[in-house]
Amino acid sequence: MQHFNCDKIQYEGPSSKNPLAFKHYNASEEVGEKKMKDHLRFGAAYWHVMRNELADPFGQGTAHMPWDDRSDSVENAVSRVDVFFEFLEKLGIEFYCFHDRDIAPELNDLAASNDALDKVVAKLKQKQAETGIRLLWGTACLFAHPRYAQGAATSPNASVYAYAAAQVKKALDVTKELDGLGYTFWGGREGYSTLLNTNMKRELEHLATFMHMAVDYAKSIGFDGPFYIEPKPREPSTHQYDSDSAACLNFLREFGLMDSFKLNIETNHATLAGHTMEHDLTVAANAGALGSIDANTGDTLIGWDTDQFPTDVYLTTQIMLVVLGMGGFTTGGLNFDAKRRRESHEPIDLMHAHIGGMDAFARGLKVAHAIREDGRLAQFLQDRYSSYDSDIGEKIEAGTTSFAELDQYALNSGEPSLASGRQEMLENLINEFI
Ligand code: XLS
Ligand code: NI
Ligand code: NI
Repeated sequence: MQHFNCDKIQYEGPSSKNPLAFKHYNASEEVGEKKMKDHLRFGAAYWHVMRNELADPFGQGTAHMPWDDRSDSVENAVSRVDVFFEFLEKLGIEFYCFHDRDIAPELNDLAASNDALDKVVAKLKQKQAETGIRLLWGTACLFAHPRYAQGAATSPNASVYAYAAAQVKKALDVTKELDGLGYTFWGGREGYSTLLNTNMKRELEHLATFMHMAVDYAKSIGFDGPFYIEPKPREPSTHQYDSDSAACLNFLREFGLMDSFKLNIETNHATLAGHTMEHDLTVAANAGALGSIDANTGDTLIGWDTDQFPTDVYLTTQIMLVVLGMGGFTTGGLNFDAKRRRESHEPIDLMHAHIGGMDAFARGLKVAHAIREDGRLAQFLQDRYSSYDSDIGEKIEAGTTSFAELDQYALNSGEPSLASGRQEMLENLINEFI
């Protein structure tokens, strides 16, 4: 039975007028050394595709999901898997991500929830084997249930902490069972609503202990994919500890977790943190810790995590410049952590949404590759710092000078003459390629 009213989406090229075709994403086309699909490694989010009913704080869900009986039964959960794989195959998306509670219901107690999870995982495993589609990363939902209202690994209540640990232990088991490539921590409620009732120091130490136990457990079951932390500054908490790349890296370094963790950077989270996406990507990449990307975008007029599909080629170009600059993804990919607008309630809108995101990234990839081949941008950057390649600059970089020597240098050389930053010229250069 078909749940999406379309055939497999094909590449028809830029002149196609077919809304259900790729205009730019041509999976097997080579860009540089690799096929487009291997550069981009698209993933789809189970929570948005299968579970997001498109509610907002002012109104109930609008999404039509004719395959879903809206019950918490395991049968319903298992039958969603077929729909999801139909969706993935029709788009040619080779990876996916889930939270434990997206794929299977949370039942009356932990043991029953674990059993339900196992049943759905068996079905996912079968579909993965049939299709070759892979789990990009798994995660546990530690923010929806009321027990986690005050945090999970940062809860003031040790029994809640233990429950969260049990849930992550099981989520790691099923991620391993499905041969998942990574495991993500997004700490939506690992933060606070007010510092009046919060011992930040103890909470952060508890969080670090939790992550160390996760690393130890992963080792014990032979799960060797990286862990990712996904930064986000706020929403649902007023302040979240993993607020941006820099805060996450500081946490990982302070608590000795850098070897096991990388970051999963989400566009709309970076902008909520007051950064550009390329800023947070660059901070992560500079630390050798850019693992994966949650591809979406925010809205300039709405201050929430609106999780829109990325359609802006300027944005995807900037993202792909960083990704190509670090030599591409290894275990990570571009996971569309994005949802349709509430007004786009038909199943076919899921197709339109992902086609748009995939085409936008295909263009960003091609543009970024062309900019790198052209070389002028890289050359400008290299020239801009060339005073550090010799003489006093070289000594500064080598750490072989001192304030006394620099003082002498400044006294002898007089007023420095500064070259232009040429921002506008560089912006024009980017637009030559877009
Ligand atoms: C929420 C996050 C979440 C993570 C996975 O804002 O983006 O969806 O990606 O827990
Ligand atoms: Ni995300
Ligand atoms: Ni998000």
